[in-house]
Amino acid sequence: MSITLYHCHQSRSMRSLWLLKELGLEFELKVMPFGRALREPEYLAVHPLGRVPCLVDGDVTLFESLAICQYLCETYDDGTLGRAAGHRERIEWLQWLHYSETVLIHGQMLTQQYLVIEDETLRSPLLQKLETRRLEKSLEVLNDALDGRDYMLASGFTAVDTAMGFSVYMADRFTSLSNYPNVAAYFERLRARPAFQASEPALDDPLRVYTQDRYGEFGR
Ligand SMILES: N[C@@H](CCC(=O)N[C@@H](CS)C(=O)NCC(=O)O)C(=O)O
Repeated sequence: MSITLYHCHQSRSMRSLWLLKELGLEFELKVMPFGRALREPEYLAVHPLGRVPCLVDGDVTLFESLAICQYLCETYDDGTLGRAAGHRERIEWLQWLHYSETVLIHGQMLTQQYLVIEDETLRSPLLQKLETRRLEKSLEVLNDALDGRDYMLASGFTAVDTAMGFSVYMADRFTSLSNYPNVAAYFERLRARPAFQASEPALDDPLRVYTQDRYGEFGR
């Protein structure tokens, strides 16, 4: 079976890239610029909405980052990173896997506000404030869940941490993690992982989406 991952730096496909590396799988990486190139007919033939990630594994094509996470665990993991149905941590694994999108969606809205909408007059200060507050509330829940834990599950690092880790990576662009000490410590632990580091683009990579550490009210 040959695996291909369609990827844009610092986007949700970083979750898939990181997990592929944690699993030690061989794959082909197709890095695309974030933006209009995703709507080219060749890529729309792979992913009908022209978004990332998209994973092709033989005759399987998947284009939802959390479905890709589940698929990779169910297909290639030995029980280290995934939690199969019936496992005592399965429910928690699912809960935090999907909660990673609850955290991420605010980072996505703020990315639209501060980066995608280039004309500042078209941005919405109200939306920026609302999404920042909603992001912070979602981090409070995460901070409580991480009390006394190194990773989302008590048993240690799993694939869920690649999904959540990326959400925290995005959150860090728009708010200060120092207000959430458990989340900040968690993120430091994740950043130390070689597979995370290998999934981040170099600082001088021209296809980086984020060129600043912080944006918005925390970036000033
Ligand atoms: N629910 C999807 C969302 C995919 C998605 O919106 N990806 C963003 C990058 S984080 C994208 O491709 N945006 C490009 C665009 O909307 O043009 C997933 O989890 O994979």
